Amino acid sequence: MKSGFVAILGRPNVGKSTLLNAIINQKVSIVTDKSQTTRNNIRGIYNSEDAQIIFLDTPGIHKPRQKLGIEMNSMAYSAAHEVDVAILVVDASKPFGVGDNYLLEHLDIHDDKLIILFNKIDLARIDKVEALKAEYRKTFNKALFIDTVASEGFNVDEVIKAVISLLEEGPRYYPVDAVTDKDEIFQIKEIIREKVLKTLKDEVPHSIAVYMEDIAWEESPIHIRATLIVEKDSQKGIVIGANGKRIKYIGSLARKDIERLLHKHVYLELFVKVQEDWRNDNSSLEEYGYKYKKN
Ligand SMILES: Nc1nc2c(ncn2[C@@H]2O[C@H](COP(=O)(O)OP(=O)(O)O)[C@@H](O)[C@H]2O)c(=O)[nH]1
Ligand SMILES: [Mg+2]
Repeated sequence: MKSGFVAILGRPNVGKSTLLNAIINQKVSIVTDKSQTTRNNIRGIYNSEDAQIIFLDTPGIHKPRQKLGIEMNSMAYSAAHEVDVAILVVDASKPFGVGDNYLLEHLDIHDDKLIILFNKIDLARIDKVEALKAEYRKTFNKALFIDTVASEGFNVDEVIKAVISLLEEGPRYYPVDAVTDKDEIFQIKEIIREKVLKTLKDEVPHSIAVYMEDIAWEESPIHIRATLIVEKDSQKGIVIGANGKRIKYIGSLARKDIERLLHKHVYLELFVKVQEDWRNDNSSLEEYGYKYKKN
């Protein structure tokens, strides 16, 4: 059988996590309309009778403004080196710009074993996509190009076929029924963060981390206590909302998804704590799971 590791790389918000979820047919990576939603490398495992592909969803590569951004970029750069095949996702509805240049200058990827996806072609004009492809051809002579609409699953099967064509024979690394290597606590924290991101606007979402205080698995319903870390007092107010309305809403959205994940009833308690400039503080980055670690 064919098997191997594949990194999904690209700028923020181009559709990397959406693609991973479409491939795995299940939500393993959170998706929002905000950039820099994904903060860790997340593995999604594709299983078929004659192939096992481990996809690594990565944080979007961007010019960093905080230490958090530096860590996130490092995770993406390292993923590019740990894999057998790289997928570069490009937003086909946007012209080639400085952000694309930044990525190409910093990300070390090569022609062979590279697939470039021109995603969001549903939003793009054909002539503009052709110009964009010509631009990428200059750097990547041998890469395979595929048009996709990740959010609709369009051409996702072509992506899987292309990956398999580039992989070598290998073992099954994970059990056939595994879909991700991330544990339930990680997924619960991500669900909560997703609901915060979806509910809030502007800078607040980028300033949020979720800290798991406690999970009482033995209780029924399962009792989960988590803290939302924000950077400013004003953000704390925004997250809580008038009479605690907003945090209640976030909690109720999150609880539904967590119950779906665990197949159990859940009692979710959310707290909010201010920690100034945590995104530039090494020990906080470590504590919240955002420190890039070389294996
Ligand atoms: N129209 C359109 N939207 C898409 C497509 N793929 C992803 N999106 C949307 O783009 C946004 C960013 O997606 P996400 O997967 O989080 O991007 P990431 O930051 O690269 O992981 C979300 O709102 C998705 O629903 C696509 O092919 N077409
Ligand atoms: Mg993402």
